[in-house]
Amino acid sequence: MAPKNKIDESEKKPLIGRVGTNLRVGIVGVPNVGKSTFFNVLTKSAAPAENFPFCTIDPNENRVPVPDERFDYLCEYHKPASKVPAYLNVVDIAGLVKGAAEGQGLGNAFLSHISACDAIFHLCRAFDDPDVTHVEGEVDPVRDLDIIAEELRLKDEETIDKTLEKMERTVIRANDKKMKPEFDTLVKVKSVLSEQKKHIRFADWSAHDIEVLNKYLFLTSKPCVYLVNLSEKDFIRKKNKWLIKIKEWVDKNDPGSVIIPFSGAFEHKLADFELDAERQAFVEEVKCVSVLDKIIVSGYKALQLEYFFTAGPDEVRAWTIQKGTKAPQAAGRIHTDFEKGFIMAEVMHYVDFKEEGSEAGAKAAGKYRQQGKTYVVEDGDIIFFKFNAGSGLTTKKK
Ligand SMILES: Nc1nc2c(ncn2[C@@H]2O[C@H](COP(=O)(O)OP(=O)(O)OP(=O)(O)O)[C@@H](O)[C@H]2O)c(=O)[nH]1
Ligand SMILES: [Mg+2]
Repeated sequence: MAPKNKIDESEKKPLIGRVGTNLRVGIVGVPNVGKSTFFNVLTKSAAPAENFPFCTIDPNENRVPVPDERFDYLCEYHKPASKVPAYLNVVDIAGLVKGAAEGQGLGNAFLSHISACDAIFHLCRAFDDPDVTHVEGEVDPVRDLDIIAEELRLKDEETIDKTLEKMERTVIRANDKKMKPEFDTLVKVKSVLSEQKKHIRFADWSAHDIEVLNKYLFLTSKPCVYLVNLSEKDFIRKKNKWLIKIKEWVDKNDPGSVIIPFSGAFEHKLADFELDAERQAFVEEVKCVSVLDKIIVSGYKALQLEYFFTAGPDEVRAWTIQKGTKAPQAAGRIHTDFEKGFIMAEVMHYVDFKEEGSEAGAKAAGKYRQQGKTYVVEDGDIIFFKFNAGSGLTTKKK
């Protein structure tokens, strides 16, 4: 058996992607497939969404609360003066066309907008509507998925070629030993992109490789959630001829990624009901509910984010952290003093709190635990930090 304190290799591996908690998911797809329409209904925005390709040029950004019944329960329990949920930042990006990597459409500018995002809502159109123009003529979401995936790969290929060309001068010709490990990783990146013709996120990377990847933040290292825009009719009857083909494409090209069929038209209809009772009656009539909550949660998970709660009568709040964050750094999300003077975290798992019915109940059941500096915070933990503010012990309950 492995010694107890031996850290599992996979635990030590950093995550691929930008470090931080203010991460964004970008809506990406070919032009005129309903990206801005979806963005508007998802984030209650009013970005222009008209029937012509390249309606969107500059990215639109907004945030949307992450729905969570645990947060709702804590608010119901404490009835706090202030309620702050976690938020998902969403960016509506211009449509990409074939050849974007070489500058077609407004290609390169749009690709840099994707570069500023950390995960992708890859939106494709599976609804027929003779009035809504498709840049490629016929509706064919599988062809569109191919176009986007290939443009992202080509753009990364261009980036890596330029970088390697520059580095070759110093690393190979001037024998710069310091840069050699980074160069070696980039050579591997080049082989994944150009020879295996794969997206970067599907290769096997060491911890060092990931450090290098996180310096460059390649487009094809970003995780994708696939959103299939159906007509209202198909969404309600849960049938569309493209769904199986899209599933096959994702299984082959992006195995394990989430596919969520939705309908921009249906979601808008739901949002437009003035009275909740009317909306409810419609939902019952068609036996179909909104999938926006599911999309938001999937986006948040794709960013590899999670949150812990602080909860009391003043405030119930979700604090976004990256997976694997330890207690002192989690405390630092609230205030840098909490991290500097960290003494301990008193932690209840949400399920224990709910099961025991109160903090006192959780304490009596031995489920209110004192955790030290090495504790890795779990999603949904309810935490009360104790920290030293320099002049003795202070506790802070938010
Ligand atoms: N029938 C139908 N039409 C839709 C749906 N979603 C969007 N549309 C229409 O499609 C057209 C384009 O919608 P947008 O949301 O602007 O599409 P986009 O993907 O943002 O387009 P670009 O910004 O040009 O890339 C508009 O006329 C919308 O009304 C949908 O779910 N069903
Ligand atoms: Mg748009």
